[in-house]
Amino acid sequence: MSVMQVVPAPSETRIDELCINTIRTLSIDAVQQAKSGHPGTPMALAPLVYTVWNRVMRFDPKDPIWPNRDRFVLSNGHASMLLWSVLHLTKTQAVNAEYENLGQPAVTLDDIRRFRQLDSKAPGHPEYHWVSGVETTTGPLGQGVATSVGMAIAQKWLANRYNRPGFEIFDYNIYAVCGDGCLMEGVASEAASLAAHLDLDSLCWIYDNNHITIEGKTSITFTEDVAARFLAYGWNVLRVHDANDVDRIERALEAFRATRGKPTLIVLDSHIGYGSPNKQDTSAAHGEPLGDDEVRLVKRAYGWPEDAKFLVPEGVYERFEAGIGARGAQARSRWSKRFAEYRAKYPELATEIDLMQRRELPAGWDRNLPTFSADAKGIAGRDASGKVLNVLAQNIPWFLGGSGDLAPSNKTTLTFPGAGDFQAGNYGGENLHFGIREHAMAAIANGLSLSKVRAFGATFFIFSDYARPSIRLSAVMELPTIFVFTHDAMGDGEDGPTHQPVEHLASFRAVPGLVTLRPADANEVVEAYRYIMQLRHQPAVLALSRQPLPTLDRNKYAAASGVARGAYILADSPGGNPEVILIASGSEVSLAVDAHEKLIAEGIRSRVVSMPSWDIFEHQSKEYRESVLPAKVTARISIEQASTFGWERYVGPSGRMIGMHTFGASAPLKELQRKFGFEPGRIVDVAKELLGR
Ligand SMILES: Cc1ncc(C[n+]2csc(CCOP(=O)(O)OP(=O)(O)O)c2C)c(N)n1
Ligand SMILES: [Mg+2]
Repeated sequence: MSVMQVVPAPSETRIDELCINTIRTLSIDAVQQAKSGHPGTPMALAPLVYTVWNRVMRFDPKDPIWPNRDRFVLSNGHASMLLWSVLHLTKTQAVNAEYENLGQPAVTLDDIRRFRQLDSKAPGHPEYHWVSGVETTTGPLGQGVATSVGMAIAQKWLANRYNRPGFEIFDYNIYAVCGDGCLMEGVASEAASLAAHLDLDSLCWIYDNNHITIEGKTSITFTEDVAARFLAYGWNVLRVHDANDVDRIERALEAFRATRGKPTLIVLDSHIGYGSPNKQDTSAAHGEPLGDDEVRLVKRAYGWPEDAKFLVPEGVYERFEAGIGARGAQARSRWSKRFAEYRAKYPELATEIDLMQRRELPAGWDRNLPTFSADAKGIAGRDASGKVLNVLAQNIPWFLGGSGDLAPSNKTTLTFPGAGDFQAGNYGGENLHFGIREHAMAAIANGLSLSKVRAFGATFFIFSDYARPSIRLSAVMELPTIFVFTHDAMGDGEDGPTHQPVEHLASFRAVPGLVTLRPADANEVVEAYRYIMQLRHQPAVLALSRQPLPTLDRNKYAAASGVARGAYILADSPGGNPEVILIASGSEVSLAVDAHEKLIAEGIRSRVVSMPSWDIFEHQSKEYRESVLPAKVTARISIEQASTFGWERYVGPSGRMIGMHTFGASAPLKELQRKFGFEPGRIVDVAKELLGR
């Protein structure tokens, strides 16, 4: 017989406080143990996170990938302990990359004890593909909020396509918490401007207005009126003056949910390091452990046992279970029931949702992809891309994207009937207009990918510089975001060096997991997309030409399907025993083919290797790589209108590299090609020189 303990039920406020202080002290203890991390902001924002999670959010810890869950983004990722605490206390479950529930917690108390240590599920910053329940990777300030705009765009698009009368399949909200740093970053401004333009009312940013960053008070750098700025963008702006006032926070969140036609910013006045007698309101609370003595003082201030570590008092797990646990489970089970009825009524739409959630493609996704017949004049990479995009978007309903105000140049406009423009009045549009906001565009494309929509963003290759931090994050997160970059080299000749990429291919090739592809002709463009579309956990960068490239005769030369191997033998000497290998990508492949024909005519056994993607080639078997680039053939020439950086690995110590060693220049393309040596004659000369002929 068990003995029932008779204890007075703690008051609502007391138990709320207990939960909040648990988040605070877990954060403090974890940072202290790790001897690194950021205690101050979790101490200040614990009441906010508690309120959002336990009182408001529709999220079922038992199924953290339920498609209609509310999203929570911690844009000030240095405060990651907030997330680890709450994922732990809500007993959020882990799922794997195949979207299977693993039946184990996403974050254990042990993980928290091992905060910031190898293999811990409580790493330094929120990591999307590493910890279940993390909606997006954050750490680089501004990225989280910008990405949240992509999530809000996705919500509108999904609702428009899939909701039916009586079936609100997608009606979730997105909550993003950010600090001074996020709101100083340009990417947040770009994204905020677009969010208001698009009336994204499922989006709520909560700004931790603590007047502190690393170097001290924001009075040294950041004195603008943030609220006025957001009002000017067109946001609904609310203010809560006390970050400890959970009721007011809850009311502000209610006001957000009742607001239609605009996103909401809640300015929350807080005290970094709340409760720390010596560090509160100072930057000392931002990024270092409090120290043992101060930890004691803080715990005393919270009414916490001073020597307890990683303590989760009785009643805390239960409180979360009764709050978010019960609410989430109920919301999800209600949704699942409705979805079963929806499936019966709209089976095709339900199937689309299923496929999308698993990042799979619909049957026939690649039907009607064009093939291009041999043509010396050819077609520009960007034009071929435009044709392919239009076919893919018709075959894959959830494939959408757009450009940073360069769609007419990037040729990314989806022109088929019904494609339409995504605007406030037309959330079904598949053409996104990002405006001249490349950085936000890339972050938003990631937000769309995180929402399982297949997304692309486009601009000139040169302006990938403005998008790079988010492109990098797409690789860190293992998202299949597609970046369509045109004007990939000297093609826009007269625009000059500011518009001519040089180092960009090399730098993208250096990003782990990112697939960089530079197709040589229209058929390679088709094959590049065919490859990219099948990626589920890798982003891709496409570098496409502005100018027409000859469409190679695939009866004479090898099939473009070789693209799927990264590099392939396009043309070979009769008998296939080459003495010199010409390796090229993109617009330089046809130059290499011309040079090859000349060399063959002169009795020199040459081979042309088209190498659209180093990354893909590196993943082929050793045998295949050896068959394309036999070790014994040391006379090798790379030809690429870009920095030669890295080509040594393929040409070897005896090879030569024809590439760029300076910036370009403003002149017609033909003149630039002559000036920089991208002509068949030059390749022939270098080949002969190498062979001593
Ligand atoms: C893009 C970027 N720049 C710099 C940093 C380094 N950094 C991390 S936190 C921080 C200060 C952030 O201040 P705030 O957002 O106000 O956070 P708080 O200290 O108030 O939590 C800086 C500069 C970063 N993480 N990302
Ligand atoms: Mg701050």
